[in-house]
Amino acid sequence: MAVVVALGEALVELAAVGGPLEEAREFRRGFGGDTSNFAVAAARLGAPVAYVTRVGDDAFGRALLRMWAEEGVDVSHVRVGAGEPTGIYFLSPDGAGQFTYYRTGSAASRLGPEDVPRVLLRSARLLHTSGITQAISPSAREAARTAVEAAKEFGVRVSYDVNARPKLASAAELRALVGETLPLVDLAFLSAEDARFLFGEAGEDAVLDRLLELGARVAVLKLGERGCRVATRDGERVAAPGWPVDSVDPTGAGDAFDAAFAVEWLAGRPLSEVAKFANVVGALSTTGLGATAALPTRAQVERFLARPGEAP
Ligand code: KDG
Repeated sequence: MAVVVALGEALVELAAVGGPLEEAREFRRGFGGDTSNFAVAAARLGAPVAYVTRVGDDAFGRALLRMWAEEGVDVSHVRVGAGEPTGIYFLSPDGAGQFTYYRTGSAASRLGPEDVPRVLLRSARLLHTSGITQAISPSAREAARTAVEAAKEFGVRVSYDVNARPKLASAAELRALVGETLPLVDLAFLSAEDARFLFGEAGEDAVLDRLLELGARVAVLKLGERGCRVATRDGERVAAPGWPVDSVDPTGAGDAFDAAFAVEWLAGRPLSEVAKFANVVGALSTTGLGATAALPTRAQVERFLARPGEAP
């Protein structure tokens, strides 16, 4: 039975090898999409996970289904849409975070409220979705809303990453989405870039205060190499430093962080431990090319933490 349910868009990732996109002759096939990355990261940490999306009845859709099955992610609620293409993106690691998307009209963008499995949600403990899910299409936005409202009805915790994508939603549109969603959200995640996009140049504590005022129970500001800051509605505040690693590519690190944070928080660990664990998972996830290649298992995290003298 799935403890964690993620809902959103998966994409096949094609990472340019040996140069920028204009020059690359070779591409390494991987997998991405923020909520799929979350699902895979949570599964590698040992959580029972189900993913809800639509993929095309094409080779990339089949590749995603196979990958999730290999990762132990429950795909019984993934719909295969006849004639709907699976979205892809090209990653140009030479310009960190350089994405070229082909997602318009994708199978995932046709996700709608009818694809939300209430039975699955009723027995879960946490639902995760994101601002990308809400921004890819009006029907996906409705699917996210339906899922979040069902989660609330069933007493299932809700985790939400703002994940601003300016090409998908303007700051004003995203602010409206965040504003209507946060009252239903337990764990709200955003990056420093998301914060700037949404709120302009606000201080870190001011950003956290803003998320709490908007309704989140726990607000988490992800600071990349600098770690994270967390604030709760009960008045607890935690700052946890980042962990130095030999980074190759930051793609998907924020999603890995979210999954680690959510899984440990669900387990009832103290907030400082949750933040530390999530920072380690986020850091380790940057040690390989692409969004999911280096997502660590729990054993890898424990081995990393057991190394002598490496705490930040
Ligand atoms: O967080 C990683 C994602 O950015 C990547 O996998 C692709 O979903 C994606 C997006 O919209 O950027």
